[in-house]
Amino acid sequence: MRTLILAVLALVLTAGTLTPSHATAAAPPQAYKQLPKPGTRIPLDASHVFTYGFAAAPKIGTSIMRVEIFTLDGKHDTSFTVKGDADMPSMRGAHASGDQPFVLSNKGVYLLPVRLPMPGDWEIRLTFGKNGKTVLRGSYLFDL
Ligand SMILES: [Cu+2]
Repeated sequence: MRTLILAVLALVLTAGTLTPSHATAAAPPQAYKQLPKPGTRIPLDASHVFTYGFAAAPKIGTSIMRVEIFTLDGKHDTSFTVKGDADMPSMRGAHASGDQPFVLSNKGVYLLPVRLPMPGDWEIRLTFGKNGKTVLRGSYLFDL
């Protein structure tokens, strides 16, 4: 009898460990912090700042986003990777470009054509990387 009770107890305990736990937290979504307005010098890491903004006022069609990265003494730094992802928050996924790499101009400016096919609310998510690691993720919200 005692053996049977122990066996049942063992089964209950085993079943308990197999039950999915609701306490298991899902991985947090990638966090993009809200960027200060375009043209502002924004800290990137301990020794760099950057600016971003459209080359001209954005319009329906394709507009060029510029990013410049500077060392603290004001020189262009081109050793980072920059990616941009454009989408409309109110219709998430409908026009999502996915992460697209900015291309360096010969003046050391990071450039990305951004397709903006309709008026409304837009978000551009910028991801800065160096040596394969993400340095900063930022979000720019604007109305077109
Ligand atoms: Cu849309």
